[in-house]
Amino acid sequence: MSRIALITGATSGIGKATAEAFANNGIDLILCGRRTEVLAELQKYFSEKVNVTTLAFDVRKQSDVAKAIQSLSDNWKKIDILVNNAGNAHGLEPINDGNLEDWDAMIDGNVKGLLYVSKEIMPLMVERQKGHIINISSVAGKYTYPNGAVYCASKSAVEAISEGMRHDLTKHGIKITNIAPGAVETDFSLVRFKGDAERAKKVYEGFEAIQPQDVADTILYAINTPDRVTIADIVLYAKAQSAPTMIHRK
Ligand code: 8X3
Repeated sequence: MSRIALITGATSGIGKATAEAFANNGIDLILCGRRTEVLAELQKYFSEKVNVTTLAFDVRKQSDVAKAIQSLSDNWKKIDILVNNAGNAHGLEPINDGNLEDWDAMIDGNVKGLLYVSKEIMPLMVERQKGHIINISSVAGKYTYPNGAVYCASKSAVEAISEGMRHDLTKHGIKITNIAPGAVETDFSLVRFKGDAERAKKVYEGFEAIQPQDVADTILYAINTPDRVTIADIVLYAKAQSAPTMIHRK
């Protein structure tokens, strides 16, 4: 029987690449994101390989999250894999110059959003006494770098939530995998720098960044281990990277 995965932030970057990897492995998809038209396109595209449904919501809006996930049919509610991928960085400046809206966006999306989605899905997994939750954290959750206090704090919270979930859900047969990528070439920097494409491009210059499909392959590895094994934590750096802000550029 094929597995069902729900992926948040599925319309681009790591989320979209994960959808692709899962579809290629026969895993049915519940694709979640904010952009209805993109979700519709992806549904059409992946439907050639697997069963696909979509849910449009913003993870920051708790009642929308609950309504969307509760609207799934009983069959789609048999979620085997939850990929908590939605999240972003907003701004990169000293904390004393920090922007309140940016702080809210990061704490609300990266932390509370992940919790809101999990809140709906954990009981479904507990009921079935099985499931696998993949939380996409960041190397920023392991090291705090200058100008990144709140983003790093939000990812540090993801690390703590992954550990806490593991403590509380292991007895229900649910696996938790925390994945902390370093420099992945996605729209991440474009969002962080509020559409400043020049500045965003520079982040990935002079070295080979991790590609979204590299993270997707790692997720695939984590979900395909024997049932007796939990991959608890994975850190991915670009080959030229030794810490979040330490990148050897040519
Ligand atoms: C993204 C990686 O190092 O830019 O989470 O914070 S980093």
